[in-house]
Amino acid sequence: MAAELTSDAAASPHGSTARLDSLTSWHADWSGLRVAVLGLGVTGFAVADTLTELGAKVLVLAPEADDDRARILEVIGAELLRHPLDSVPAGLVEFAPELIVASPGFHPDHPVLEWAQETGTPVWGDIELAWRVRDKVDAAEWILVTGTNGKTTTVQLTATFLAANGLRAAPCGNIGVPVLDAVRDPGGFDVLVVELSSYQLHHLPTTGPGALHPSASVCLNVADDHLDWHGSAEAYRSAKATVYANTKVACVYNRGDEATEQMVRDADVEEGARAIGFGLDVPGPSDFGVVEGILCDRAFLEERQTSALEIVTVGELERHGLAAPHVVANILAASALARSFGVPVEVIHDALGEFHLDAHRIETVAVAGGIRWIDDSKATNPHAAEASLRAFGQVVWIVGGLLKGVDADALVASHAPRLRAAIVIGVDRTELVAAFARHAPALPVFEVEADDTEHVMPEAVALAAAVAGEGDTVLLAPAAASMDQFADYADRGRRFHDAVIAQLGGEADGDPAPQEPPSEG
Ligand code: UMA
Repeated sequence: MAAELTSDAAASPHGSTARLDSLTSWHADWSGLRVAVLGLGVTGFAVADTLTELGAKVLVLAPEADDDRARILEVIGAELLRHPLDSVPAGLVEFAPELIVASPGFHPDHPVLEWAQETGTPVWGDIELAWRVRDKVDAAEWILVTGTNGKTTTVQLTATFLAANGLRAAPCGNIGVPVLDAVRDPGGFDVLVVELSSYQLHHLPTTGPGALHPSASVCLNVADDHLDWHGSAEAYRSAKATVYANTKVACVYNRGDEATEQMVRDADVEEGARAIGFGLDVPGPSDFGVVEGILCDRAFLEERQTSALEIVTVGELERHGLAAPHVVANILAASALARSFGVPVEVIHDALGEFHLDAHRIETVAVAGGIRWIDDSKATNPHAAEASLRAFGQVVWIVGGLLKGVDADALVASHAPRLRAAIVIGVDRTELVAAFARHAPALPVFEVEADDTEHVMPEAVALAAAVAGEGDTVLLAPAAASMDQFADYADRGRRFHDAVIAQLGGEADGDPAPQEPPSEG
């Protein structure tokens, strides 16, 4: 694959370990360091911008570049090499980088990363770079959040709780804001609440000068996801486990997910760091949990052997639309993180009263004719769809998309009894349709044949409207990624929303137009 690689380049390591080891501050000497940056999305751009400001010599490699970014790179003095990146570009070999900083989306077996390994060129992710230069303004403490599902909500909740207590808190990372942007914000922050994907964790060292030392960390849950990127479930899990390394105050884990507890047991943490469990059941000492409908902290109080602190009741959460079980779990995890930072329970309670979930996360689009239409487009893997299905009674399930190498068989098997019908969208339909045939042969299953962005949702929604009856929920919880037919999960959710409103004739509380039942696919 490395077609343009010369044997000399392969044999000579470019990186000087001693120099890179010394680069642990914004104020270190980065001048003239030759760095190749892989990718020019939000991450690659932030990395190139940071490194040129630090005086490094930067070569950005990207298959395509948006005009604005390309122009700015020229102004700041970074070189751009447009190349399909299906092989190692000669320009990279000539540049002889001392370091490569890879955007999260690049697979570990990408030709350029394999070349880096062959030549001994060190590879960092953007998170390691951000950690090393975190003292640009104020060296904020870091709280790390990962997990298969619930990361973004937990990051938002945690940052909301911290901010409600008067701290300057920045939600950043995989949530969409590069950590480097937060680190370089001239206003400075007290705490960064960093969402980390398994891709970002994969590149993080757990020891040495580039290793993170977070104040608190959590892995919310682990279920198979991104197996095509990591190569195996073990590799995915071990990337997730990295989140706990060197934690100083609190390692928060999910009592309902043994794998996360094991990760904490196996982690090398700083002396004095505590393991704090969260779960929907009654908490033990050092845990967060639920007692008789009350969310409780039984960890951050002296008398934890005998008592607990009340945070909020499930009834109050219900009134704010925050009572779905997985949302309650996220609230408990975020409360544990915020409490480890000294936020009083009363502050958390009041902040919850103002908190709203993002769009496309179990969002009610309409209730009409006794049918609820729910957009959970954010359920991009079976684990998230599972949580969503559990929250409803009888469901017409809109499912499918890019399955990312993940097997949805168990999900179909366990939820078949609650389904009134299934509407299958996306490119990987065959596998899902076969799973329904195996586990629910009597269930009406409809395939959406349209495969263009415009028509998928109108067709899916029309099929759902024709089969749904009073008391049903039509649930878009695809258990799959969206990129086969949509720009992203938000686009998929918006198009579902628009199709529902069009189907109902703009009358969210009116009756949906009656339709002939469709033929089964
Ligand atoms: N590219 C290639 N070849 C590759 C991979 C990428 O050429 O094999 C190029 C593409 O031209 C692309 C560019 O690299 O335009 C961007 O790289 P990227 O895909 O790493 O994306 P960024 O724009 O830098 O955004 C990344 C995260 N993207 C991914 O992990 C895929 C964003 O997470 C994150 O918000 C952002 O950094 C800031 O930290 C998105 C995501 O989908 C939301 N994350 C996955 C998830 O949540 O499931 C992990």
